[in-house]
Amino acid sequence: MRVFLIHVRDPQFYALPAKTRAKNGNIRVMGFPPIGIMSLSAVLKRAGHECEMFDQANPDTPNEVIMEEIKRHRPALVGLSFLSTTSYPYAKILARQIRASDSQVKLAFGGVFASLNAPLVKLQCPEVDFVCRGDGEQLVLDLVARLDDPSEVASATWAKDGRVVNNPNRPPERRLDQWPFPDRESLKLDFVESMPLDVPAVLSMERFTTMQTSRGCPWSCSFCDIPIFNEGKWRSRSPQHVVEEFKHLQQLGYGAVYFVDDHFLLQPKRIESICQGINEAGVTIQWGCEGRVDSVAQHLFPAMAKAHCRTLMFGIESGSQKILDRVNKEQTLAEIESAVTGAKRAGIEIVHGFFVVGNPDETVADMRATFDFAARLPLDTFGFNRLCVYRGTPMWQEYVKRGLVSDAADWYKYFKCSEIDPTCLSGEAINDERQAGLRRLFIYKLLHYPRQSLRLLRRFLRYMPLRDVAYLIIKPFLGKKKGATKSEVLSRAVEHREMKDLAAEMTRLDDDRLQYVSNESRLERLRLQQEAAAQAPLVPVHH
Ligand code: B12
Ligand code: SF4
Repeated sequence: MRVFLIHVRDPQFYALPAKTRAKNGNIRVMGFPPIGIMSLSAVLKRAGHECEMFDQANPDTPNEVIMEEIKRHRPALVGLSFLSTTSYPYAKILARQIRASDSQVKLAFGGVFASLNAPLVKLQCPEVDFVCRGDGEQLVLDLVARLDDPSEVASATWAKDGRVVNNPNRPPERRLDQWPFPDRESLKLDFVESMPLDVPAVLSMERFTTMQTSRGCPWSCSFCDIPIFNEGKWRSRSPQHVVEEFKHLQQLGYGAVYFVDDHFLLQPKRIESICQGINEAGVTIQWGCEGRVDSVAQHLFPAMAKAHCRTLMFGIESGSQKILDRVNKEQTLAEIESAVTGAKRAGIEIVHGFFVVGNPDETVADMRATFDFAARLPLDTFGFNRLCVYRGTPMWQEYVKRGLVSDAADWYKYFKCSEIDPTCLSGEAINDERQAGLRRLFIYKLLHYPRQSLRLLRRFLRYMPLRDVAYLIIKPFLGKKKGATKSEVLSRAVEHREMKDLAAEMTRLDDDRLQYVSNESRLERLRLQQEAAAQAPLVPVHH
């Protein structure tokens, strides 16, 4: 059977230089590859199906081209994969366009947002035949076998006689080693690590890809939907399987890998075996991962560094214990200090801190404490995002109870907490305080960690033009925003306020206005790409 898989991205999120080519002729784009559809493609192909993938990070495959391809190749199933609330509007538009031009093809949605809102999505988007919940590997195989009668396909949501049917959940798969490695080579894209603006995964211009060695997280931070998506469970691949994939990637010429695991640091024995396996196999790929600061695997940071772990990212969230407790983070300031210092001492090159600002009950003093705390920690890079609330999270439930959101009317909308929660500081106060906090933080870093700061600066300069690095540093001192730098436009601009606001607004539009806005934003993306391409080709500067 022929299957198409499409990774839907919101165009504001990635503005890419059009048609920059890698040595092998692939279009070069910045950012993470769509490992969700790559995983499904590998599974489908192994089972004898034909599968073609499209990633909307590719400027050559806008909706029109995908629809042409559907007409030409007539797949039996088109799977649309998207991660988040912010890409749902685009997935909806694409599904409707496909349905308008082809009444026969079966359409399926999958990914975290679709999984957590399946019956509502099916109701709002009747053009889509199946909304697939949770892990997709076995599900997609079962689905292609029963496209005409999915009643036995566990974890599928569909409609029968005008009524939405939510088939029972399939138990989360524990035997993850049974699945083939993701199909990375069929998509004619080469990914490079993005500019270090928000998530400097491995910070290199090597051929870059992602890997998933474990799924889920057993904690329950109130803003996070991972535990819900994974039913509170953590599941992992064996160290041997992970090392085999590393070897395979090295053979394919990859030089940098980032783990999209929610909590890589959970099981010390497994980490030890992976590191040992990497060293024994002579794998030299640089890698990065995320984990909690209270991990019991901290004694393994030196072993990780020795196995080429270059980046370690911690969900620090706040420098105020009151706020950590408010969001149920179950970690202490002392644990944060110990993990960050331990990672640096162990020789991990880039230690990153994810912070959130604009939390419920957060005062200006709490925010200041956060920036001062971040300044004191020996972190190399940091990101301070505004807290958002997603349906399905404990925080959403709290907001429903407090009457701040309506589960029936707001489920598909993306809100910064400060927009709806009166216990948060106002958006303006948060942004001002963030700007001031960053200024203090930069100065503190330069004065107290001059060698670390210079080393990082040198690394930035290896990949970014001097002008953009200078802008990045002086940005917090500039007062009012001056618009995006070229690097910001080219990179995934997660830290870019205007783009995030735009993405949030998109999720609140009624369906009729979606089409118009989508056309406009596509044109805008084209304009940005042409502008960027005209200014300078994207070539890394090697010193
Ligand atoms: C890596 C990542 C990113 C990368 C994504 C790069 C990429 N091209 O994939 C980056 C850093 C760019 C990113 C950005 C954002 N992200 Co993010 N991200 C993740 C993360 C950590 C891992 C995703 C992943 O790769 N998983 C591994 C693959 C194998 O799993 P998967 O994609 O879910 O696919 C499986 C199933 O879902 C299913 N499946 C998927 N599609 C389909 C389709 C069909 C037809 C079928 C049958 C099955 C199926 O099968 C797959 C295999 O089992 C998740 C957390 C998580 N654990 O999911 C958050 C997460 C998805 N991100 C999240 C958010 C909020 C965002 C941002 C909005 C952040 C921001 N404010 O800017 C942006 C929006 C990006 C966008 N345009 O959608 C939230 C989503 C919450 C929500 N309800 O919206 C998550 C859940 C994290 C969290 N708890 O907050 N993100
Ligand atoms: S934020 Fe991190 S630690 Fe908290 S529940 Fe989500 S994945 Fe787990």
